[in-house]
Amino acid sequence: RADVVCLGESLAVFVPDGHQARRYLLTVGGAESNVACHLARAGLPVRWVGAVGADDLGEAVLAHLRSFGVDVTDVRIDPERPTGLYVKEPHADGSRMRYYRRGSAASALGPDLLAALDLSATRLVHLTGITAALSPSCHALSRAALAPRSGGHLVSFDVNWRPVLWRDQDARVLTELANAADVVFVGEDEAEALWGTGDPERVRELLPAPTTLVVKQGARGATLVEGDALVFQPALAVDVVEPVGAGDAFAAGFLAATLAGAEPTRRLRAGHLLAAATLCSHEDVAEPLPADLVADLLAADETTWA
Ligand code: KDG
Repeated sequence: RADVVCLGESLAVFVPDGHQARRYLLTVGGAESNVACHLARAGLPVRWVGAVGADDLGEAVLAHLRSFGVDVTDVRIDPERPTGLYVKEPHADGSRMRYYRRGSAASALGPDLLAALDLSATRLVHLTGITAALSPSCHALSRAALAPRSGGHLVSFDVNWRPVLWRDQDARVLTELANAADVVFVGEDEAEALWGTGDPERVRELLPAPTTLVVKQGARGATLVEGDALVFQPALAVDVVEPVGAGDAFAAGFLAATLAGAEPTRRLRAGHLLAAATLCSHEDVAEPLPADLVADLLAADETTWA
């Protein structure tokens, strides 16, 4: 039984090994599986569903997820197609991500994957806008996951606009997908690029349906729009080492607190705290901050966070 099901492509990642030219370390990334790792480490029963190739990189992905306690029993192993991968290229103005994922095992996934899943005990299905960009069948899979739901689970959707993946396609379908979710995460920069505004109230006008909308406002903080409430919570100020994965960490912290029934400020703080740990690390899924510090900061008064 899994409380949370995360659906998408997990990838092998090659990260430069320190300052040595052309030496790389193999690690694992993928927005949805990053969320799964954080949630599993927080103690929630989590399943990641996707596909890998019948190759060493696929084995590496599965071993990585298992090491966090993520259930991978529903992952498809594709004998014909390779595991997707990306390479991080460090640049002074930030790392560049080079994808090698066209024709990957995950790109062949489709709505039949969902039909084969038992979601009866699931409280939350999490997916992101990345999956819809991978192939027409993955787009159909995303639509199916967001179609009107008869079961009791919520669906959360992180817009995660990746311009490189949408180059030949119309990213405006992300609006329709996001509007079909219960919980939506979007960065204000993404919202500006896609919809011409990052203002939470204006984004809400464009996405009226989701119960919960979170607009992430970079280093300033994040705003939660839920019912009549509009709650802004500043982020922690940190020295950023590497930002990739911070959005996933934020989503995981926020979702874990949401499933625990926490109130809005604590849910946003939980997101910021996990994001802060990842911002200070080269890993996509960093160790969380020490538990006593997290407890203090979750309960602190507003002035500590301002
Ligand atoms: O959020 C981090 C992800 O972007 C990274 O792990 C790779 O899923 C990925 C993607 O498609 O960009």
